[in-house]
Amino acid sequence: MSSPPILPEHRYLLALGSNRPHGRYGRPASVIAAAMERLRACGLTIEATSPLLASPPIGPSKRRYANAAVLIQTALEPSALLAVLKDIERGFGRRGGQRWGARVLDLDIILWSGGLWHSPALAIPHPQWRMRRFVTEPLIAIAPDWRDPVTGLRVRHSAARLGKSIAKQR
Ligand code: A4P
Ligand code: MG
Repeated sequence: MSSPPILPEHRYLLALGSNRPHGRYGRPASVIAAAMERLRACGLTIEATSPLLASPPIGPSKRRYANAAVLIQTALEPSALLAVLKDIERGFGRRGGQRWGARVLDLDIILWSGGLWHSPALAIPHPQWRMRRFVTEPLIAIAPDWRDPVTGLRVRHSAARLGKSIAKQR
């Protein structure tokens, strides 16, 4: 009897954000909790979840965000995972609109165990993550030792570097 094929497993760090309430799930913090459930329901294995972070908006939107991060495991390669995430966003009522505008749910791929990915539709690492405290803070809680293949720095070092540059600007 032949054994079942062993699919390669990938691990990803995902960032979740919401700054609009949802008709059924309610306020942004509850949207994030519901989105984590949806990730599981889509067959992704969640290995770790960060605490929720309430953060002031960066960009044009006036509403505060709820942010979080998860570490997932899946056989999906990056472009297939992105398709699943976009589908989940649409399921939560996300529509195309103003870049960085208010949104019910935003799901971004931040880092990947496979390293780098570059296509017109997808860049991993996420090009902005090192500049965003609403991403570095949740990541440090679940994956402080992951390395960014672009800078060679661990997550905790990127977070510390960002903290210092924010402190300097004050
Ligand atoms: N795309 C390319 N790379 C990726 C990736 N690594 N992960 C493409 C996910 N998507 C990626 O994204 C636009 C397109 O980027 C996708 O269709 C995909 O093909 P989007 O999520 O539809 O648009 P967006 O979110 O408005 O743009 P962007 O540049 O992803 O913005 P961000 O980074 O998501 O920032 N302030 C606080 N406090 N908290 C927040 O969460 N979020 C934003 C949006 C602004 N300010 C915020 C927050
Ligand atoms: Mg996004």
